Formats: sequence, C-alpha cells, structure tokens
Amino acid sequence: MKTRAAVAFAAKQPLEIVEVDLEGPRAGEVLIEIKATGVCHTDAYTLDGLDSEGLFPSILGHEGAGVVVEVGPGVTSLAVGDHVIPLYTPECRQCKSCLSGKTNLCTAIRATQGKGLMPDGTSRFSYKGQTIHHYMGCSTFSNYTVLPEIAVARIRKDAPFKTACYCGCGVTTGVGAVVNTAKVEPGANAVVFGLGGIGLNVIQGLKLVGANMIIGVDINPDREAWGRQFGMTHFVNPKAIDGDIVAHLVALTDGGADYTFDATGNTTVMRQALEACHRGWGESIIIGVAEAGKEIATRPFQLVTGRVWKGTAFGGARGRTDTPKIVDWYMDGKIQIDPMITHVLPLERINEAFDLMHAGESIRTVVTF
Ligand code: NAD
Ligand code: AHE
Ligand code: ZN
Repeated sequence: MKTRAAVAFAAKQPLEIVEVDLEGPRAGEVLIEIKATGVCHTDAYTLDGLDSEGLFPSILGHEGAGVVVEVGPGVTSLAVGDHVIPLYTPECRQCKSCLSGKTNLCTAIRATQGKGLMPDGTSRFSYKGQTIHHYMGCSTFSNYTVLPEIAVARIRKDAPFKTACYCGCGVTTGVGAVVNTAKVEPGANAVVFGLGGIGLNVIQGLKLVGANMIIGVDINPDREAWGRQFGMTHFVNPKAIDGDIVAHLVALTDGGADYTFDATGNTTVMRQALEACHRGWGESIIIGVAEAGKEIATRPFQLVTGRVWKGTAFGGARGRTDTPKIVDWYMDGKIQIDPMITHVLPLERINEAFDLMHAGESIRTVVTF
C-alpha cells in the first residue's frame, strides 16, 4: 500500500512529506493507522544527527496512537479495530529481561530495532525502490506503520488519540521515572532539571506521590509558570542566581535533595543533578538522552558518600502492561495531559513542531493525520 509519511532523508534537513510504499504485516505483526503523534526531543536529537544509532533515510516518530487495521498470521493479542499505542520498549514476556522482573528493557527485538529493521531483518517501508528505515521500532510520522505484536499496547477506546499519544513516551517516561524508577515516597524533597515535555511530567508524578518540595530548574524563565501549574513548589533559573547552582540547591534543601531528575540531556546538568543529592542517600535519575560522544563525570567520592546515580528508559514502564494504566490515570483525572499539548499541527506542517521546540515555545506539539 501507499502511505503519507514525513521522511528524514538526511540529518539536519527538514522532513519531507511524501507517499511511501508500505508492505503489509507479516507473521506476528500488525498494521496500524496512526491518528496522532507527539514530537519528542529525542526525534529532534536524531534528526540533528546526534544519535549514535541514527539512520537515514528513515521515518521518525515514537509517540503515537492509532487503530489496528490488519493483523498478520499468528497474532493473538490484538484485533482489527483495537485502539493502540506503539511501543519503543516492547514487552515479550518471554526474554531473560522480561522474566527477570527487574527491568522493563525487553531484549526480544532490540538488535533489529536499533538497525531500523523489523524483527525478520527487513524494512516494510520504501520510496522509489529505496529502503526507508524504521525508527525506534515505531515510525509514527507515517499515517500507516507496521509493528510486531509485542510492541503494541491496547488502550481503552474512549481515550482521545490526540492526547493519549503522549503516553507513548513523554507522560509515561516522566511519571514512570518517579513511580517506577525512583519510587519516590510521600514527603520527599526533589529537584527536576529541565521543565519541558518530560520534566513537567516528572513534576506531576512528584505531586501525585505526595512529594514535599518539588523544585524545578530551567534556563527558560517561561517554564516557571508551567512548573507551578503541575505542582512545582520552587523554581530556580541557574542564570538568575549568584554563584553555583549545586550549592544553591543544597542550601535550599537543607543538605541536598532526596531525589533529582535530569530531563535536559545535558551532561553538565547531569553532574549537577547528582551532586545536588543528599549525602548518604540521595538518588539522581538520568532521563535525558545525551548526544553521541558525550560522557558523564563526577568525583567517585560523591558515590562513596552514598549518592546513587541511576537511569530510566520509558520511565521503567513495562510497555504492554503499564501504558494502558497510564492512559487510565489520565482518563480518571489522576494526571493531566491536555494543557501540555500546546500545539496541534497537520502532518504537512510537522517541521514547525521542531522549530517550536528549539525556540522553547512548545511543551508538546501533536501532529494529526
Ligand atoms: P524539551 O525540549 O521539551 O525540554 C527540555 C527542557 O530542558 C527545556 O525546558 C529547556 O529549557 C531545558 N534545559 C535545556 N538546557 C538546560 C540547562 N542547561 N539547565 C536547565 N534546563 C535546561 O525536551 P523533552 O522532550 O522534555 O526531552 C528532555 C530529554 O529527555 C531529552 O534529552 C530527550 O531525548 C529525553 N528523553 C528521554 C526518555 C527516556 O526514556 N529516557 C524519554 C523521552 C525523552
Ligand atoms: N539510541 C541512543 C539512545 C537513545 C535512548 O536512550 N533512547 C531511550 C528512549 S528516548 C525516548 O524519547 C531508550 O529507551 N533507550 C533504551 C534503548 O534500548 O534504546 C544511543 O545512544 O545509541
Ligand atoms: Zn520520546
């Protein structure tokens, strides 16, 4: 079949909207009509050529929602008409990682996913006879896409696609970092670095679990009002204080935070987040994705004296089990999504979503088909 898609033909070039060829689902796969997709900073990072796994040409996008329109042979857990969210973190429930109960990082199809291919080692997308790569196993910047059954979460049918799509990455990542990875307890003091599409969801996750001080840090002063809307109690702009940001935060939290979160992807900030933790027990969670070649550093003494450095992918959520629950939390009013969707654009204007993000003007732009 033919499908409209925004293709990344090369790094640092605008996406091009073209009709690509898409093969139907093979065994264990489903064809999904994407109704809406968010644009995450990770898409921008890959398009900017900063992802060591980045491939071109490819169809980016990993924060979608849509409807199953065809199932391949052997598919048992999904049916035509199901409302779904594609998962860049699948859940096969059979691999060593899934069976460990210790991680959400299913390894069943990670190798081919990282090569921009389906599990059988081929791509379903092509354009004028040339192979187009899949991206993060999702490629939601296409009106139709094919995914393995194990990488698809079925969600309730009354959830709007335009907002539910955000649970395919940003909402689940931010809230999950708090509840699954850090397991923040009521009354804890926390600092969130970067109040964008992910960091604001960390803030609302902290509010949900009953954190005490919820301190937001951002170099964009407009983000103060955004943070306060979702439960932030204090705001620090590192550019507006005298002296060192770490010392400032340690003083504000009476010796350091119980939990800190990096949602910037900046390795200097990651170090600040670790060092703003309380001696003896503070935990720092890295969410941000740093550009290829960047490394983190701190004095080992920071860890010797009890601070803990952790990371989280997709908020530690088990894709098929937990994503529908996050959608339920949204539909039940436990968490908010609607105010964070600051812009809605048709596919033809998808490049504006990247401009808005880089200008700091959007929290999330959702593209509809
Ligand atoms: P975003 O662009 O919406 O937000 C980033 C925020 O960080 C902005 O508000 C910006 O002003 C702020 N910021 C930038 N530099 C800063 C600095 N030096 N100090 C303080 N604040 C600063 O991006 P996003 O969509 O929220 O994504 C954030 C990061 O999380 C990205 O690196 C993205 O790739 C990553 N991410 C990781 C996962 C995961 O599973 N680990 C999932 C989604 C996104
Ligand atoms: N491919 C990059 C790393 C990119 C990365 O860390 N991706 C996160 C999700 S970001 C979503 O917006 C992730 O889930 N990583 C786990 C995984 O298995 O990819 C690189 O550095 O090579
Ligand atoms: Zn993302």
